[in-house]
Parts: sequence; C-alpha cells; structure tokens
Amino acid sequence: MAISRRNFLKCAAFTAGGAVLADNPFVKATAAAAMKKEVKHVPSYCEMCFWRCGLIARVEDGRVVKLDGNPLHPQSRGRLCAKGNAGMGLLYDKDRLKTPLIRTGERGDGKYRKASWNEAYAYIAEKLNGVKKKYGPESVALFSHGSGGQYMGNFLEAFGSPNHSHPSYAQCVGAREVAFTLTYGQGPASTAERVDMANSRVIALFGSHLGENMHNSHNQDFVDGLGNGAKLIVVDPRYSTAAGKASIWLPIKPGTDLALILGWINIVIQEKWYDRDYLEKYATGFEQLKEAVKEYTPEWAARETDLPKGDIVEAIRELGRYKPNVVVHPGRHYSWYGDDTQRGRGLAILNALLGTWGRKGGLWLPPKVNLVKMKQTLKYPKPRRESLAFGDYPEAAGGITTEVRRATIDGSPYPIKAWFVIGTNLMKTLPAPEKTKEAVKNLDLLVNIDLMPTDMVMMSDVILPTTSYLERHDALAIVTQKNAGIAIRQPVVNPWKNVKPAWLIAKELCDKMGLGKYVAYNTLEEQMRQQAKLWKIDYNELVKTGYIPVADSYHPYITEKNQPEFATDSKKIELYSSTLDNDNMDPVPKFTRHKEPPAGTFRLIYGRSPVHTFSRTMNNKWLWQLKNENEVWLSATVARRLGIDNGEKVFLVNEKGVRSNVVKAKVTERIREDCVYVIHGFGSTSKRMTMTYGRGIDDTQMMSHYATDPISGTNGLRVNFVKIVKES
Ligand SMILES: Nc1nc2c(c(=O)[nH]1)N[C@H]1C(S)=C(S)[C@@H](COP(=O)(O)OP(=O)(O)OC[C@H]3O[C@@H](n4cnc5c(=O)[nH]c(N)nc54)[C@H](O)[C@@H]3O)O[C@H]1N2
Ligand SMILES: Nc1nc2c(c(=O)[nH]1)N[C@H]1C(S)=C(S)[C@@H](COP(=O)(O)OP(=O)(O)OC[C@H]3O[C@@H](n4cnc5c(=O)[nH]c(N)nc54)[C@H](O)[C@@H]3O)O[C@H]1N2
Ligand code: SF4
Ligand SMILES: [Mo]
Repeated sequence: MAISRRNFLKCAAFTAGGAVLADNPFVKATAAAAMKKEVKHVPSYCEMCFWRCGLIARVEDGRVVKLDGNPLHPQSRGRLCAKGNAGMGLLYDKDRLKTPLIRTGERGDGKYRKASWNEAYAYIAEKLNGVKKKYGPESVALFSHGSGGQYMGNFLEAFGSPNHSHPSYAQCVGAREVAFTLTYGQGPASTAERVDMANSRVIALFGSHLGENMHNSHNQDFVDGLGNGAKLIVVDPRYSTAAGKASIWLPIKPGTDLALILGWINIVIQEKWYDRDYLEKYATGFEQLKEAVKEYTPEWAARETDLPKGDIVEAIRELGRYKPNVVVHPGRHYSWYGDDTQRGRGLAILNALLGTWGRKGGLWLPPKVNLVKMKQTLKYPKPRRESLAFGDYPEAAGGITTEVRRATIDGSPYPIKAWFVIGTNLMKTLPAPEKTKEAVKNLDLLVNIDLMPTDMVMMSDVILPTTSYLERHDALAIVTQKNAGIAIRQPVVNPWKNVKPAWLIAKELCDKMGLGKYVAYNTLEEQMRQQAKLWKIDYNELVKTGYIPVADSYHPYITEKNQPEFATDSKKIELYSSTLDNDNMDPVPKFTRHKEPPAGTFRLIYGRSPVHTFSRTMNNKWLWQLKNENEVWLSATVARRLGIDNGEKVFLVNEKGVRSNVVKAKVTERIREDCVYVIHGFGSTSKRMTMTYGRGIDDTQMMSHYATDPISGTNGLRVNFVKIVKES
C-alpha cells in the first residue's frame, strides 16, 4: 500500500517532534499544521482538451495539489497526459479573469471597468433587446467550443436564434463526419475515434500525428498496437514523431493525399486485395468505383505525390495482406485543402474495400446505448428564419463559423449584430483573422465567456469570467468506448473570486431576458441527480468513483449475430454516393491539383505540441516551462540555400505581406523542401496573458487565405504560402 502524503507527514512530524527537535517551536507549528491538513480525493473529468479523461484530484486544505488519471475511466485508464497533469496551472493562473468587465474604451484597446454580474447582465439585456427590436432575434449568434456551449446554446434557442456555430466543425472534424456519414451513415467516432489500433496488424496514418496529437487513450492504443507488432505506415510531408516509429514513411507532397488514396484504391481493385465477401454483403457501387479510379495508376500517383512508386505499392500491399485486421486511420483535423470531404470519402472507401468497419484491428462498431437524455420540458420558440450558419453547402452538418462571420460582414441573407463567444479564441481559431476583426466592427454587442484574457476576449464589450473545469458541475457525460459508462464532472474545489459556471450564466441571462421558463432547474446538480435516476444510476456512488459502467451488452466486432447497420439511403456502405450524385458533386472522389507555392515561398503547414492544446495552454506556467515558444521547421537544403543556421532568428511573411513574430529556425532533415511547419497556438497579442504575450509565431495570423469545401462548407487552412526572412 502506498503511503499517503498525509501519513508520511504524520510519521515525519512524529519522529522529528519526538526526538532532537522537541523544543523547536517552528517544527511544532508545521507538524501541527501537517497533522491538520484535510486531504480529499475527488473524481471528475478533464477539459484541458476534448478527450475528457477521467481524473482524480488530490485536494489539500481546499487546494488542488495533484491530478491523476482515474483508473476506472476508459479514456484515461489511470493516466493523464502532460496537459491534464498541469490543470492546476489553469486553475491558479494569476492572469485569470476574476470579475465581469465592461468595455470603456474602443474595441480592442484593452480598457475596461469592473462590473457586478447584475450590471453586466443589464448591459447585455439592453443591447440584446435593441438588436431584437431592430433586426429580430436571429441576428444574435453563438460561437462555442466545449461543455459550456450546450447551456449557452439553450439560451440562444430560447431567445429565438438558430445561429450556433462551432470551430470543431468548420476548422476541425466537419469534413470527416460528412464523408463517413455519406459512406457508412455515420462518423468513425462516438465519444472518441473508434480505431482499434491496439489490435491492428497494420496502421496507416495520413497526417494524424499521434504522439504530438496527444489524446490520452488513443495514444495508449497506438503504443499498445506497436508493442503488439503492428506495422506502421505514415503519410506526412514531415518526419513526425509517429513517422519515427514507421516501417514505411511516405513524405508526400502536401495537398496530394487524394492522389495517393485514389492510387491505392486502384491497386486494391486491380490486384484484388479487397474483401470480396464483405463488399458483396455490405457495400454498393463497386463497379462504378472500379471504373472511376482506373485512370489513377501507380505511376500517375507517384508523379502527383512525389513519392517513389515502389513505396506506394509496397505500402498498400502490406495493408492488403493483413486485411481486415488493419486500419487506415480516419483522422481528426480535416480542414486542409478545401477538398476535404472527398479526401475523407477516399479514406472511408479504402477502409470499406479492406473490410475494416466492424473488424478487429479496424474500426470497432458503435456501441448501442439505450440512454435517453432528459428533454427540454418547454419547447423553444420556432426561429422565424432558417439558420444562416449552414451556408449553401449541400451536406453541411454543423454550424459553419466562417459563414456566420461572413454574414456579419455583408449582412446577407440577414444581418448578424450580436455575438456570444464561449470557450473559443476566434482570433487564433478562424483563418483570415483580419475578417474576424472586420466582422466585430459591425457588431452592436460582443460578449465573451472565458477564463483568460485572450486575444478574442480582449475585443469584447462584456467579459464574463467563468469557472475552470475543476470548479464546476457539467451535465453527466455518456462515455462510449468499447463499452459504455457515465462520467461525472463536479467541482473539486470552490470557484475562486467572482466567477460563475456557464450553466448559471445561461440561466441568469434567461431570467434577465424574461426567458426563465425555459430553464427547468435551480442548480445543475439537481438536474444531474434526476438524470442519474432516469438512468438507474446511483448518483452518490458516481460522486465517489467518477465513472460507472452501464449494462455490458455490447460487441465491438461483426459476428453472425452482431450485424452492422448503415444509415445511408441504400442501407449499405456507399462506395458510389448517390447523395453526392444528387448534389451534383462527384459521387466517387476525383483528384484536382492544388496551387503550389510560387518560387521563393513555402507552404505553411502546422500541427500540435504534445504539451499544449491549441492556444489555451500557452499561459499555463507548468506547460510554459516545457515549451514557451514555437520554431519554424525548415529543410536543411533550403536553409543552406538561404544561408539560415539552425537556431538563427527568422520570421515569416505571407502573400499579403503580413509579418509574423520572430522565432528560431529549426533546420532539419525531417521536412520536405516545399513546406515549413509551426506548432499552432502561439503568438498571443493580449498583454494580459503575461507568460505568453508576444511569444512565438501565430499560424493563424499567416492564414490570409482559406479554401472552402463545396460539400461540407468547412475551411481548408493549408493553402497559404510564406517567405522566410532572417531577422538580421
Ligand atoms: N497535444 C495536443 N493534442 C491534440 C490537440 C492539441 O491541441 N494538443 N488537439 C486535438 C484536436 S481537436 C485535433 S483536431 C487533433 C489534430 O491532430 P491531427 O488530427 O493529427 O491533425 P493533422 O492535421 O492530421 O496532423 C498534423 C500533421 O499533418 C501533417 N501534414 C501537413 N500537411 C499535410 C498534407 O498535405 N498531407 C499529409 N498527409 N500530412 C500533412 C503535418 O506535418 C503534421 O504532422 O489533435 C488533437 N490532439
Ligand atoms: N491556424 C489554425 N487554426 C486552427 C487549428 C490549427 O491547428 N491552426 N486547429 C483547429 C482545430 S482542430 C480546433 S478543434 C480549433 C480549436 O479552437 P478553440 O477551441 O478556439 O481553441 P483555443 O485557441 O484553445 O481557445 C479556447 C478558449 O477557451 C478558453 N477556455 C478554456 N477552458 C474553458 C472553459 O472551461 N470554459 C470556457 N468558457 N472557456 C474556456 C480558453 O481560455 C480559450 O480562450 O481550432 C481550429 N483552428
Ligand atoms: S488527453 Fe490530456 S488534456 Fe486531454 S482530456 Fe485527457 S488528460 Fe486532459
Ligand atoms: Mo480539432
């Protein structure tokens, strides 16, 4: 049994106090203090990123001193990643917002006065009523990321607006969800991606820089798979951490992934690597697919992708040999080049040909859970107008942030005049940040609900400071991994200063606007208890353990009795998409070339640091010590040509002449010559973020361009070209 810190201190105090130092008053005082320390272990779940691992907080005298993974929770399995471990850095960040603030100067000049919550609500209510009267309730929009979004979403609906948008759709995973839904009738993730890497014989990654992209149990599965002898194929213009573990690394020309995918599909069909029985039973459109891809020969794919033909062929044969216990990882961050739904369709089709959906080592089947969520008791009013957040994109499946921004600028199809922003730093998250600034100029009201004085927060009219995930309840979470369970988020410590959780802010805003009837609870916990009762779960037990598994009747793989269901029109896997055909889009993906970097410029690509999440952790003093600035990766050949030494100070200039901050050059053989790479999230422009202000390159600042996917409406962000300039 491990000695707890409390017992250890007790022992130490006892020996010290009992012998030589018996009369030392200082020792007596500390010993007494140590004896009195109240130690608690409180379970909850993490939101340093959106993997939402179960955690156990060690709280001493009301202060969190350590966070560990909850062994019961399938997404942590007893461990947290570095970001999760550093949660106290957010909780106790001295730069945190402490009280509501109302702007007194011009937008963006950083001048605010402290306000009470009532004053802040009154200010918001007056402006909202003005917008409603002049333009209608639908002229209010919400941008959200994270757990607070649901409560503010309820507020928006009660107010009468359908304009809720999410960076996790248009700047992240949207195109994947659309692509897989077109093919399989649903996406490849439930709570998290259902990739059975721990049991795969061959894993292929397109981008998907696992190990840098640090989602806890996903990386555990990846490592287990490699430990079990899985072969790894990595397609990445950069020799990523994952590429370092690969038996085949394909340093693809950026933007040509679809050429490789189509080439592979063609080889699978020509060389008959596909799973014939599986396709006969579950898929439709094979003949049309075969016909459509026959022009995509290995020679052609090699030319387009700048990869050796032999490697292309060998990699796909390796997948074919071990099918169906293999997986072409569906990926997560999809907003790359603007043809991202079609790239996703290609990955979905490849998996279908290899028969991986519902197979061990492939993509496990979605769990069927019979857990009904509590319904809104009173129906929200029907919005007078349709949401403009879906644009004109035929398969848009989520609110598109950049559509709301566009409508805010040009007022069509109707004006947007107020923004609520919660849990997203739009200045770092949406491409073409100059457009975000332009849109904000048109607003009558901009409210931000956040913990930190970020770039976006410091543009607001009203700043509402909120609790961190360690200080609040959030609605009970259904966790669906290979099994299902319920997880609780509960305060591990009392909220500090004058901050409030999002559920309370939404409720109080509803009250203020005369919409209180739409909120059926006094405290969220009251509702959580009701929900637990409905699910026949012991709430008190959940409070103690953090996670309770629910009925285990679930089988991850296809068997005779356990058959997959596909919610497509044909009820089969659609290799040829009739929906896309109806939309006048390519029913089978076609390759189109993307613009290449003009001479003297490089394509800007980006990714993650394993110890940071987007732009939200850069001011965290623990993580700051691990990494407080990014660098520009550039190829050693290019560096020689430009006379840049490793570690030399450089900056980037984009096609519109926008200049980045200065950082060190990382001269390396680990990247192609046609691109440069930075880690996303750095380069804060907010002086109140004292640890991170002005540090590092902001990739978003360099993204004057983006390419819109015609099917899903999501953004392609890897279409910007930059020059590298030596500071000297
Ligand atoms: N530590 C940490 N982990 C995270 C996050 C975080 O913020 N921090 N965020 C989470 C979230 S929400 C997401 S969406 C994911 C994002 O992480 P991923 O889904 O892994 O993102 P990708 O864009 O697929 O991968 C980035 C890699 O793509 C490579 N790349 C660039 N251009 C191309 C190209 O044209 N073709 C190919 N094949 N590769 C290319 C880059 O070199 C880089 O190695 O990470 C998740 N995990
Ligand atoms: N240029 C570029 N743009 C990108 C990406 C990229 O790699 N490069 N990645 C894209 C991807 S994959 C994603 S998912 C998005 C992520 O985009 P965002 O979710 O906008 O990510 P962050 O920049 O971390 O902003 C999060 C904000 O939430 C605040 N916050 C943290 N915890 C809480 C909380 O509990 N409550 C509230 N109310 N606020 C909180 C933080 O202080 C911060 O202001 O960005 C996308 N945009
Ligand atoms: S992966 Fe890390 S940061 Fe994300 S939820 Fe899990 S412990 Fe927290
Ligand atoms: Mo994301």
